[in-house]
Amino acid sequence: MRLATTLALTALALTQTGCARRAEASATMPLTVSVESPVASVLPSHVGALYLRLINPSDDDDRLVSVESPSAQDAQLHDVVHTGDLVAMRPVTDGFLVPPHGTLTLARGGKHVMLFGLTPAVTRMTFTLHFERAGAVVVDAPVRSAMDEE
Ligand SMILES: [Cu+2]
Repeated sequence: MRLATTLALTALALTQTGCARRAEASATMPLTVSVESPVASVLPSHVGALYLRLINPSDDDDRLVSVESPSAQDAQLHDVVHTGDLVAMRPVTDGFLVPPHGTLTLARGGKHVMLFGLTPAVTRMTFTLHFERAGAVVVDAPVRSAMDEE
């Protein structure tokens, strides 16, 4: 009985310490992932991809978990998988890791945000990137025709 109480109090103390440390970290260091060179590359079929570079200035892993845009009915995280001569896109379910003090580049032929049901004939699109730690980051991207890129 006494042991159980002690354990419960210890668990409570550990939880509270964890919370205090987290609050302190966010107060002294912004956990903001920054975004460089965003481009929405769009096909005539209203499908496209968002390419950009993510920079994580913090000491911890972060993860891009989802993307949304008022200009797209759906946005999915995709990776490109090579199997022999075959190249296929595959949805990623556990997000894109952005390493501490590191970058992640989403580019043609690799990881990208796949866009479906795009609003036609716009020159810019706004995206909200949702990160595990950094939270929501809003990005304004120019729109380019994918047909012009090759
Ligand atoms: Cu894709």
